[in-house]
Amino acid sequence: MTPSPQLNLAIRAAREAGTIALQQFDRHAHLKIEEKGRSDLVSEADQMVEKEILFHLRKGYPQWDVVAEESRPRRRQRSEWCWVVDPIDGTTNFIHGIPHFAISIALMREQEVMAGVVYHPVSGELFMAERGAGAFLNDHRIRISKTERLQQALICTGFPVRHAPYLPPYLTLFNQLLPLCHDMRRSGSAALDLAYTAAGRFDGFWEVGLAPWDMAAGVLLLREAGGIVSDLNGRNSFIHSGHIVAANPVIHEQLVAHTQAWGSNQSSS
Ligand code: 2AM
Ligand code: CA
Repeated sequence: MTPSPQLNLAIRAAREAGTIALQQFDRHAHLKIEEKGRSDLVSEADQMVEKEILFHLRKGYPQWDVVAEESRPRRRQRSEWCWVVDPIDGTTNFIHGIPHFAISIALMREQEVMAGVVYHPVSGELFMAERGAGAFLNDHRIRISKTERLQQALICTGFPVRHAPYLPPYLTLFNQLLPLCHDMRRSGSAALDLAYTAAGRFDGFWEVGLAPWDMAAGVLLLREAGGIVSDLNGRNSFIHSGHIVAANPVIHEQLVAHTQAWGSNQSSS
């Protein structure tokens, strides 16, 4: 794939910001940390990394909107083009010294994700995709797993610790699904979960209560790798609801057969 100028800019921004993230990760025990909400932490590292990313993106395309996790206002509604940025996806891992976090940068045109980068600076793995051009890990094309039986599927998820009302219905679903799968993983970075699912490392992913910057780049990776993404009811409203199921078409159908009950007996859809 020959990346477009926009994707090249996102890659450059992610790599430069990744260097700062690694420097800050080395001193994670000394970072200043604030609590934005319940179990919702932000460190000075998140803010420094975001500043670096926005510097590059705004220099390249000063007229385009930016929605970034640590910046306000969240949407300026001026341009049809919008960067969607998560400076450190997996902040809790980062703060605890667990090397599983990523920089996520997506470019949206209206409601469509056109380009996306998920960068894991600790390993140097850079996942990227452009609409219609496939998904790549560094120089290699990636594809979704071919597993067709839920019983053989390694499924990844995340716990809705910041959304107390979602916990009981989430745990009901977890209880149902765990014995039907090979096993479940909970990594703490939705962006990497989607990237790993796109690369066939996980056979599927589901989570509730995510924000657009957790998902946008990963969703494009997933689709361009041949996967299907929907909300828990199998519909297309996941960017708004934050509830997401992603897998190859066969496993996706089997997962949604269980998750589609979501929202039928509580107001969480
Ligand atoms: P973060 O590390 O950038 O905060 C873990 O389950 C995943 O969910 C991470 O990608 C984490 O992103 C995200 N996440 C956790 N709580 C969230 C919330 N309240 N809103 C949006 N995303 C959240
Ligand atoms: Ca995030």
